[in-house]
Amino acid sequence: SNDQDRAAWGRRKFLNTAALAGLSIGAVACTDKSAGTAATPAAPAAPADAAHAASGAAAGHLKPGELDTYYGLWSGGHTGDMRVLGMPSGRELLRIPCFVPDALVGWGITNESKAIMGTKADGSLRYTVADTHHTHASYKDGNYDGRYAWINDKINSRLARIRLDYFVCDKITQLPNVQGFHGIFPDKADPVDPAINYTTRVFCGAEFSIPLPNTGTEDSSKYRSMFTCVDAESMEVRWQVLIDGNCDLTATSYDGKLAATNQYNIEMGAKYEDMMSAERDACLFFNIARIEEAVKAGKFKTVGTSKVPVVDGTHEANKDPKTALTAYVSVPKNPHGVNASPDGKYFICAGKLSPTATVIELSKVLEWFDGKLEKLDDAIVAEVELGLGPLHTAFDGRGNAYTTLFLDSQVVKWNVDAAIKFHAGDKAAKYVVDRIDVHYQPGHINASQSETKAADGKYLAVGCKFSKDRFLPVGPLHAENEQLIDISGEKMVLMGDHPVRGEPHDFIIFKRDLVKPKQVYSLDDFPNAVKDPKESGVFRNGKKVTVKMTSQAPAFSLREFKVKKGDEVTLILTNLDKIEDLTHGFAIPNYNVNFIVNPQETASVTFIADQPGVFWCYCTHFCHALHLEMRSRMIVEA
Ligand code: CUK
Ligand code: CUA
Ligand code: CA
Repeated sequence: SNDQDRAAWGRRKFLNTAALAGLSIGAVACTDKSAGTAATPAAPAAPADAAHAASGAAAGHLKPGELDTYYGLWSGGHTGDMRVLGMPSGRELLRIPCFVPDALVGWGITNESKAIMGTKADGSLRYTVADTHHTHASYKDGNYDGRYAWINDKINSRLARIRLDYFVCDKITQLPNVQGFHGIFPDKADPVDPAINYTTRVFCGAEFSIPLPNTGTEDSSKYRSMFTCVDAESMEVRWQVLIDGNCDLTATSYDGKLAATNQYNIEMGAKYEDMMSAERDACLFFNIARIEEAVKAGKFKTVGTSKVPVVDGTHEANKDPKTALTAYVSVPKNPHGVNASPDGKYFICAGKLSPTATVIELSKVLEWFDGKLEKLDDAIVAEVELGLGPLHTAFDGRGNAYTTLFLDSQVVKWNVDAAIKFHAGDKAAKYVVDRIDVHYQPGHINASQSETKAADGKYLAVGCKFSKDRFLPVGPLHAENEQLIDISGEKMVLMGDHPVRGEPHDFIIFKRDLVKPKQVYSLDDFPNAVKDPKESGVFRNGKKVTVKMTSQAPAFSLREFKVKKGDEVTLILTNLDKIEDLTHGFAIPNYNVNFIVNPQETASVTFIADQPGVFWCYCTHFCHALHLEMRSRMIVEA
């Protein structure tokens, strides 16, 4: 990527003369690393902003014991989890395992987590790899309501839901008849019923086209992609829309009427040259009320063995605006990212291969569906040049947008109203407000509360895909660099770098009082809870043995238990400790068992007692002065 970097450097020189004029310390500090990239200093703050810069840096550095004011929910990338960060410190507080086993909590080991993850006929996990990209949370009245968050797995087309009272994954749904499930977004209201001002649907975009049904056809001209709606409560797939082109990211309007996906492969090519042959691709809009009417009226088909209703959203079937389910607004070459402005008026698509962002006015798209806008592309109210490789956009609630420039390694702050004026012919309208260098090649970006009506313009986080020289070298695999920027002033101020494991993409940042996490489980949350130590024991039913046990520091209720070689053992453990943070672990040597039980939590494991002997089951979570003595003996009789 050095050539790209050199090109970006040239571009930066051209675009960022203001920053270069003040270039001093930065340039001296970065000299002898490989050409191009290392010579990209952080944009120094203008003198007028010095005080602001100092306060910005101070805001990110919390004193010991001081709590963060925001939560961040981060996509964990290959580790298939959702990460919880405190912001603005950037401290990682928790990893919530979803799609991939996790050794800390025993995710993928316990029966409860395996039931959520999905198993094969032999009881082993269906999947052990994932690729998470996007995280979003449920809404009420245009702001997060602290009920749920969702995350996608691109590899196996799965959607996971996280309960935000316990910060645990409670359901996973695999989408039928799609591949490369990428963008997700919850709706924010019902398109028809104004009483439903909260999330009831999650929309999912599929990036890759496949034969429908997938019979293995080689002729890619027959492949198609679909847009999927999942019920937010039941997590069942409600309906799908067959489309032309592909899906990438997803956005929803605040009134619930529209959802959209940006499309970079309107050509439906199977090779990248074909995928970038057209000058314009699209932002594809879905008329939610009409799609649901069509489903109700039975105007659908099904694909393969799936029973999910599939409606027709192709160009051919949607020429008449008054009955159309879909609308394809054109956007320059291979766009990436579609983001809803917090005022509810616009969706913004970045150009990726075009240096532009396209601003689409939602009221005009609705006018087109009503037959009142002659040309659909008249819904485009701005298409302005921002820099090279624009990807994702965030907002500050003060009319400004912040777009990542992947090739330029920059974030550009621009004013949406000024961009609209400029596009309308007012060439004096200065829409670029500020630029800042980031390190390096940024992808996702988000600001505090950015995707809500309560966007507050305080902090901006930027997911940089390359960290290069920003951290100590640790061999060929580098950490990614999540950077934090203070956006409370006119100029952006870099606050800090945070190394993260790859390959995180999307994240959200919201005020801490929007969630009310519970500190202790309720015994009633678990149908198999062992509610009293007196219920403990070994219960045999032929070769099936159930071992019921409780934990209370520093002892398990059974000091030993006996089973026979060949038994199928189900061990149920309830933690009867009620004190916040008092977690116990349970490991069985040579049996590949380790899991934890939080206060008042129940978990179970099932295994074949195939090795005779004595096995010291021990507590793996330091819980008490007698933690090391907290053990039980499993005696497997030959
Ligand atoms: S995609 Cu990752 S940088 Cu999967 Cu959201 Cu744009
Ligand atoms: Cu219980 Cu350590
Ligand atoms: Ca294209």
